[in-house]
Amino acid sequence: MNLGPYQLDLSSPCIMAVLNATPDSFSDGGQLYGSSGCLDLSRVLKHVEAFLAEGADIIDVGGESTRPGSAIVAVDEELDRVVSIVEAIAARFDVPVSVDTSTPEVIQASASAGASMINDVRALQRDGALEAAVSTDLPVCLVHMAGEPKIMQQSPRYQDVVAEVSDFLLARAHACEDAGIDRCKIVLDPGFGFGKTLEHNLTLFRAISDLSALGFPLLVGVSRKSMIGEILNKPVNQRLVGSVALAMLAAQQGAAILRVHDVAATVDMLKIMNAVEERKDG
Ligand code: 9MG
Repeated sequence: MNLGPYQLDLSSPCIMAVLNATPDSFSDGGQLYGSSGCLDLSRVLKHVEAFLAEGADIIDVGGESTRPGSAIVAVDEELDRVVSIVEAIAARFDVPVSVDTSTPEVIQASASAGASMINDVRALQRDGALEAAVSTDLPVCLVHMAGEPKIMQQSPRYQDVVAEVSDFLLARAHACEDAGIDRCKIVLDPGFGFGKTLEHNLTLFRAISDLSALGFPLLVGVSRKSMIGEILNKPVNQRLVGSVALAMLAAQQGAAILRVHDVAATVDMLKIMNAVEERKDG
């Protein structure tokens, strides 16, 4: 898959590293902020350097928390948080940067700053977002989310979660194609934790092979999420094993991109998995 000037080989799963430029993200909020309360670019660059040394393939920069209960951020604030980071990474490192945003102004400014992909948990449904994405010519990741983060975990309901999520993702992919986004620039994501109970998440998880067969690469983001906390009854800083276990199960079912906080551990897991699979037939 082409991500701007970069070529991503999706024949085995790629790692998208999470870089949250937010003071309030659920697992790593505030880590890029200095003691003055301002975003510290030198911390950002250190994090990126570490992610690359560990084997990340994409850096996903977000300026608005999408954890359950979080509020929408003003456009200027989001621009402030994201654009300088994208510019700094694009200028110093040879890695595609995706930007986690639903905001047309941020989509456009990020593309001008050197972003290589747009990752939208609202699947380009905000007013002007689809048009903005088309104008950038960048690949897009379309995520299923039921409702808005502020209320999405208040009694989510589905008749058939797999069918409804699949139908939604295909409809958004077709809307993107109709608007002029090339099919080969579309990635789908069932949106684990976005308006879903644990049962919904587990049912969707078991359907990753079916979702991977919809005709688009599938991105899976489960790292440190509350579904792991619910199963293990563990806080966010004790979910590494659960995150890597789910990443492995997703990779085995054909997930193309894994969005993770713990890059080194996930890369090790993939090396083990690939070694076993390569030897399976040989
Ligand atoms: C921004 N963000 C938070 N969780 C995510 C997930 O599961 N997938 C994608 N694509 N983005 C996410």
